[in-house]
Amino acid sequence: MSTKKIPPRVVTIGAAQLGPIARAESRESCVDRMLALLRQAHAKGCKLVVFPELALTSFFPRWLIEDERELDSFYETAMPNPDVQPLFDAAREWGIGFYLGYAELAVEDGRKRRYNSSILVDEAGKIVGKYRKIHLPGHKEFEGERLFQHLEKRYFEPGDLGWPVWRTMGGLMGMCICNDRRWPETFRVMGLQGAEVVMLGYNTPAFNSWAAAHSAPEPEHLRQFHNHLVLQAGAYQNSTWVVATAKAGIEEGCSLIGGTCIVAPTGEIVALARGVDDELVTYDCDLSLCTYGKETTFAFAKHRRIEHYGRIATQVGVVEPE
Ligand code: CDT
Repeated sequence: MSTKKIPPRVVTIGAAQLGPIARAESRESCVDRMLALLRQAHAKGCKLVVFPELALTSFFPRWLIEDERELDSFYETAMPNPDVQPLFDAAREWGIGFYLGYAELAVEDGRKRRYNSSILVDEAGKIVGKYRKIHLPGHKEFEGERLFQHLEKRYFEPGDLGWPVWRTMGGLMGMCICNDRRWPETFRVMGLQGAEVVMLGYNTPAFNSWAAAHSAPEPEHLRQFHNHLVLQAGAYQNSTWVVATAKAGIEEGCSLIGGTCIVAPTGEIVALARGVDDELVTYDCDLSLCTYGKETTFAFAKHRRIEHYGRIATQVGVVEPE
């Protein structure tokens, strides 16, 4: 019997976790911290590095900010811009691509639009893709009983770019952001485009401020369990690598989980951050390992039954039987 060996396609990828970012911390300081991690990544042979969600600022949706100028100060109006240019220069010099999460302020159709966004920059320092977060968690109005706010629905519009996948840096790459990972549709839409690497950043409080205020506590270990559960399921069910990077630690009195990790297409965690501060984890990700799942259990073209999936794309909430 003749066997056909699939040639390996190894891309060394880094997940560059950041510790807390103070409300008053400058963009320059954040970028310096990211450059230090990028330098480490270069020394370890990485070709791609994933930074967290909202990596240039503190996680400001935890505060009600009513002054528009103050709110605007958390957003980027252009990408790249002089503050982040050193990251683009380093990418080009060292031949490393990166994923960067940031708050985006765009003027479109004659009005200000705010998005929780990420960009994918290639090893030549060129932006190859942009993603705007689709699943925005939290609430719109100030809720006084919470220990801290989660005002993403106030400060951002749902993303309008879908989940594209780009052929770049030796593979098929897609992006999502934080809460998106809890929704299987996120991974499946990218899986249906053949994604081999799904990148995401996250800021996940160690406890749910609503649950704590309503005596319905969710133990901290469940926050990390659910984080890894959805990342591993997304990887396995779509036979893709997943690289997920936290902003972690006690940020302005609010504890954010760590757990930055790289997940193989089997669903196994192959690299995991140890702490909750600035930390790089890396792995030699062989993209050819995606082929096995994509051609067997999750050969979509052979096994999916879309005639039974209508509700998924036509119905938002639960409709119980009569
Ligand atoms: N940043 C972000 O999306 N965080 C959410 C917190 C959910 S609790 C309102 C997350 O899914 O991790």
